[in-house]
Amino acid sequence: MGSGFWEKRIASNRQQAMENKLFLASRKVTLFNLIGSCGAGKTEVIRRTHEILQGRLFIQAVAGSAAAELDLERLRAVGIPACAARTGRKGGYLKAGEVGAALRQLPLSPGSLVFIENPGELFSPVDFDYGEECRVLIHSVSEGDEAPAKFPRAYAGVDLVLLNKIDLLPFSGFSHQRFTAYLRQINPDAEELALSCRTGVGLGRWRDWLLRFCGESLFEESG
Ligand SMILES: Nc1nc2c(ncn2[C@@H]2O[C@H](COP(=O)(O)OP(=O)(O)O)[C@@H](O)[C@H]2O)c(=O)[nH]1
Ligand SMILES: [Mg+2]
Repeated sequence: MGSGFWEKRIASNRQQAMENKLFLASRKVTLFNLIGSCGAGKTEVIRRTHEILQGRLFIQAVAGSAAAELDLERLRAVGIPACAARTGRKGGYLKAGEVGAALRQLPLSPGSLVFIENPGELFSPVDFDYGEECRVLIHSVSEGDEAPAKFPRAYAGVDLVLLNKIDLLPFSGFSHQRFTAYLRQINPDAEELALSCRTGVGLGRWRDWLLRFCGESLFEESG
């Protein structure tokens, strides 16, 4: 495909992303772009985040995968308002306009957060943004420790890497040191937090990171 094709798409996406940003700013809502391959734990992280925040911040989700029904069910089951960015089994990159339309179906109370569950960016030939304040990449231990070297484009643009499923470290041959070294080569500024949605280890640090990012004071006890 000619570069003109992508240039037009990127420009139109950027325009839509800017509209999302203004729309959310007017409502004092913070948007997080949560990128990760299928099975990395995006839905689980959103569910556990809601649980551990204990109402301190109100969260909502936009499910960006082509078959979002199961994710929506799991999110809504714990009380997270969630809606799909695309209908049917449509593939391709998630567009800022699709996210914008989904955002309009959420309550978006002032001070709340929205997580985009975004499965499609690891191999992306272009950087699409959605008007987000923060880009977080979830990587799970079972996906191996070379991912930053294999998908440098995805890792280069993120603010935070959540290394999930650390309960599986003893069984996986995953070297945390190697992963972090690759990450540092690609993106020296990215922060990194390790956690397990299964055991809850590291969730307290992630919650504190979020509270700090949103300018909130921390919980009294820190877990
Ligand atoms: N062992 C383990 N499994 C996890 C963890 N987090 C998520 N899972 C499981 O991994 C699978 C994929 O998680 P899911 O949230 O659906 O991933 P998504 O496709 O990125 O949304 C599910 O079976 C989860 O229960 C974790 O920290 N440890
Ligand atoms: Mg999911």
